[in-house]
Amino acid sequence: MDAPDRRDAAPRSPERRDFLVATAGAAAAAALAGAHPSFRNASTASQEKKMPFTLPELPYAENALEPFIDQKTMNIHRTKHHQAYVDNLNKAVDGTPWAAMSIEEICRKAKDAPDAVKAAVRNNGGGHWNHSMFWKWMAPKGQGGAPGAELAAAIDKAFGSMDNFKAQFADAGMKRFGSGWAWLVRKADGSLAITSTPNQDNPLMEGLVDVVGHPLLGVDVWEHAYYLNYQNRRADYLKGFWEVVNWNAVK
Ligand code: MN3
Repeated sequence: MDAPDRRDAAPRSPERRDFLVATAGAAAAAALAGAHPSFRNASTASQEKKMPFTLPELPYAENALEPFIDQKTMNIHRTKHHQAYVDNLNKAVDGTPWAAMSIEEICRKAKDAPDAVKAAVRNNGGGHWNHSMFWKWMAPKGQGGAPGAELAAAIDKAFGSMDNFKAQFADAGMKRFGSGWAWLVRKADGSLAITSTPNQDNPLMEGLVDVVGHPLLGVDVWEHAYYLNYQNRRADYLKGFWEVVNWNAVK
């Protein structure tokens, strides 16, 4: 058995306790692995190896988007929902060549994932990419800048005006039945389009979605993104979203 950490003379913080619990769990798993050959590969490998995908930090404080996105929603959304996508993606790709791919490449090639993990790669790979971008596509009110001249011109050309674009984008979010995302996409021919996807699909997923292209902006319309603050009022959430869009990241 390992000796206790002798540096641990200070009072124990909650984090320290969590670490000790996790360590005890790992020790139990290692003991199981030793006792039972069928556990050995799966459990010792995943306990010791650094996982390829990790939860990104927020580029602003958790409460910085209030009152449009409340702190509790941000906290649960990132540290529970997004973390689960990361963990489940790591599990799905463990021991496969997919573990070496970028998250964007995983989304582009999701349709080619082996059948046994295809749904897990699609849902959790999409979930990880979508949320990693979603955090960057928002900024505290007043810090998100304005659409660049080139983007503004492309939006005018495609949708008639910025107001029309915002209305059509929100409409795509409103009409997404159940859970999913609304997107502004630059297609391969350079034109802009608005689309929406179910679940954690995104416009990178060639062969799986209606409109394929480079996602310039996306908004999460799963209830977990707004229910604590807005309850059923998805339209109000989508209206508030414009107050915190980070136009500097829309590219
Ligand atoms: Mn979400």
